[in-house]
Amino acid sequence: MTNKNPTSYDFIGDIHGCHDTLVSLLQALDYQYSDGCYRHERRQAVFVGDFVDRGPHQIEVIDTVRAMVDAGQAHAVMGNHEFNAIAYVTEDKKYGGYLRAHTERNERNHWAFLEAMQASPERYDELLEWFMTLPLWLDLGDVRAVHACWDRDGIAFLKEKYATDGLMTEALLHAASDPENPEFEIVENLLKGKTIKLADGLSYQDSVGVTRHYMRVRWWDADATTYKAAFIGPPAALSHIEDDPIDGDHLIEYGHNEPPLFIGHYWMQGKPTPLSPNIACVDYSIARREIGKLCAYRWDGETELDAQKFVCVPRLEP
Ligand SMILES: [Mn+2]
Repeated sequence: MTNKNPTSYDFIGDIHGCHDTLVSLLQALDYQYSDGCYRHERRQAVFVGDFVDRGPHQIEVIDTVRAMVDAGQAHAVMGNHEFNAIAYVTEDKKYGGYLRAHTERNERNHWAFLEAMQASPERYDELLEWFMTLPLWLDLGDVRAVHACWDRDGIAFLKEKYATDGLMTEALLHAASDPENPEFEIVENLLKGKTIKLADGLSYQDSVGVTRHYMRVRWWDADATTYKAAFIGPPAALSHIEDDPIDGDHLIEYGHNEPPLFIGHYWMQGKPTPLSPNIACVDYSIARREIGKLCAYRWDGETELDAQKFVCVPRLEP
């Protein structure tokens, strides 16, 4: 039974291979398994990307999500981890090697998925093909989803140049992997969020211990005018971030009258709450063993988002 014109969607955050937790969340949201996938009589799910890497059940997560999408019970958008997985195995026609270099750090970040593919090599091509079907953004009319940032000008550029409504193409994949092209920054914005460079000589350690010279910013927040105020990242790193006014532009305008937007990606912590009246992040750090949880926002058509409408389950994976 496909629900053809739902006005009610459950936006589900980054899963990162945590299949037991995914099932626990779907059950908490009253989805039931029947006829090959999880379904809800009156609602659809929207997954905001980052299905793979980090957790123990890479393939299981994809199979559960894909079955829902195929049955018309869910939508899913691409996360940076799916984009990276494709780029990791795609040869770079211009510079040689692969579009995503096989550096030690990239391999470490991708290890859970690579290991799963070593155990099930027959699935590799098919899973990458599915990643390619995930749109970079999703506009459902009254509500929107993107993994990290709704870059309106970038979306308009891609729509025009690639005649796409969000779908990745071979040409765009290559263009977006070369920093010389405008596509690179646009896809970075959409999937990894807006970043700005710290002042010379400054850096901080991110949540997995990597030294960063760029910081993720609160791109939606016009009140965040200093580096410290705009910083998104581990609280412990804040002492390394200056309180000086931001040099240049860090904002990507998202008007208060635009449809509600759901994003993932930002490793939020604590009690879920919308980022602004019409933007909410549903990523609550599932990959962090001790504090991680998987969150959803139950949307029923409201234009102003409500902190009461998040539903979260704790991480079940050891
Ligand atoms: Mn992400």
